Amino acid sequence: NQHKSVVLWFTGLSGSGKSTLAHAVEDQLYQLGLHTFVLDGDNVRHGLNKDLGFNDQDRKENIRRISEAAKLMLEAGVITLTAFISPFKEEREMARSLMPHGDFIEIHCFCPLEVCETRDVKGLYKRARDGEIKDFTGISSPYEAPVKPELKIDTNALSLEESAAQVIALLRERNIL
Ligand code: GGZ
Repeated sequence: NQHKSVVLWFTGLSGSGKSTLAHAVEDQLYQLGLHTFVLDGDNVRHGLNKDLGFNDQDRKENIRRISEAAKLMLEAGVITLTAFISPFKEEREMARSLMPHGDFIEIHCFCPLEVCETRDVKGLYKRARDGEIKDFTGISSPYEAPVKPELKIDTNALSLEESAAQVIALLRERNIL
């Protein structure tokens, strides 16, 4: 099972399907016998980064620490999947620049704000509209969409299975799998 380790960096709005897609891709890689790990809000914002909130400065520090953690995991030979909004282009570019060329794959989980807001799985958009949550991405805090991501996945138009297949296909194209 020859494979190269890599960082799959998922970015997109809250509710765009980043974490769901990262876990679906991870399942498939696991089936192939590969060593993988997903970093997402559940294991990072509640632990390593529990001192951070959602103003611009805290988001930047959040992404900086996550990038460094992903770099360590890359060096340990793990296929690392990160699922954070990562709204700022500059921090995503900083993350990219930490990794050897070709080892950072940016995947934009694209889903229109209206769709994320209509789904509102956790009711956060409503709370943001009502002013109960400030600095909410897409409502009162910016999201800078990637200009040239390795992959842009329309999570609204594609099924989870189709979306995961696109990621796996890219990994094969790039001889990572
Ligand atoms: C955006 C927020 C906010 C604010 C809490 N803005 O859909 P979720 O709930 O499960 O995922 C969102 C998560 C975003 O954290 P990230 O670490 O990915 O953000 S960033 O990369 O910008 O640092 C959402 C929840 O946290 N959440 N408050 N104000 N999302």
